[in-house]
Amino acid sequence: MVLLSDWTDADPVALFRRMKKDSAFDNYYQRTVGDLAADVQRRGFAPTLADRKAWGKMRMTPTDLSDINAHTYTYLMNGTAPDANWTGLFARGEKVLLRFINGSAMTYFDVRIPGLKMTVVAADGQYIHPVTVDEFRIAVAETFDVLVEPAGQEAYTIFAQDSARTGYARGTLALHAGLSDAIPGLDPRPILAMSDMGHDGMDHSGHDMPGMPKHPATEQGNPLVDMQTMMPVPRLDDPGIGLRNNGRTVLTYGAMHSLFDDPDGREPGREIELHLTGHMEKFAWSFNGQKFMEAEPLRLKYGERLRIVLVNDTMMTHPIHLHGMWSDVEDARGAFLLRKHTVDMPPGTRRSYRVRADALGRWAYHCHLLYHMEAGMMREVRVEE
Ligand SMILES: [Cu+2]
Repeated sequence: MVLLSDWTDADPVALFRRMKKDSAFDNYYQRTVGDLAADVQRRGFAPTLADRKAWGKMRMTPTDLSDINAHTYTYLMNGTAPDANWTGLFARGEKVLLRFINGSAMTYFDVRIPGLKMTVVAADGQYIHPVTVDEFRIAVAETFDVLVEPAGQEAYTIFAQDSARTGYARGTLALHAGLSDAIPGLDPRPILAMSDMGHDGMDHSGHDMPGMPKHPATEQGNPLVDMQTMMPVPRLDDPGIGLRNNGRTVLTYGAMHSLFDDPDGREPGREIELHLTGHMEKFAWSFNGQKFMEAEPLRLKYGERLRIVLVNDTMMTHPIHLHGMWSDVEDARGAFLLRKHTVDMPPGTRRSYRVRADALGRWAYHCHLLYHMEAGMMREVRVEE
């Protein structure tokens, strides 16, 4: 088992207060005048200015990728800091099953083991048709089981850089304790593009037709909502920001198919659409512009099969977790694709999944980024007779 986490000695209440006061505290990479000049040279004056103005309107810089990063956190692998090098031993010729779990509060990790292919066989504990990759992004609360076959080297680095490229967790697979392999450098810090926010309607896979979203009334004129996506698309085949065209084969949701058919089989009887909303500067997070404390519970009828459609109106990525019931993710055409318990929602995406309300009671439904949940991106789900 490889448990990834983010550690700080700072008091969580104080950290939350810091983000409320200065949401960009850990993001001091403002683009410089030199960058502006380079953009103008490359793209011309008008498009550069238009892009900058759009970013200004969204109260974000194109380098804001995470709320908290390695400036605050130390990234751990099985509770061990990078220098202490957690090591898992293998025997020669052995096939090794690794279960990766992202147990961090706020951090997405991009994981790879240079020199080894990884064959992903399960997502969130549920078997999928095996898919072989060089790298995968793991959202907070997600789990991936991968098979590796070490051969030819005595030691391999398990490298997990954060998605904002500020630090990494690291460990080693080795024949003996004390061995290690080279540690890769961090990838370049990605720059967000307008298309990442669902503002051009282009899907990188080219498969999805963008739909014009209808935004909930509670978002309109809401001081805690700073943007809305115009043309959200599923982007199931997109490796994600900072992972495109990096020369490695990267896992996507679209590449994963459950080993079984739709476990329920019924067409959804109804649809609930929820928008992921927020305000970057105020560090406000919500569903449909309403915080947890202000919102009515979502009521499900015991035994019903329904579809939940999520639209991400924010510039951040949110791992959305429904307690008590499975989330059966659909492909871009609405067919069953993949059973999960946590569904990752990159900026500007629209993704849907089927839920069978087979667990009576009151359940938490929330973004799994700790401080987004704390800020209000959460709902109670009630399953009633
Ligand atoms: Cu979130």
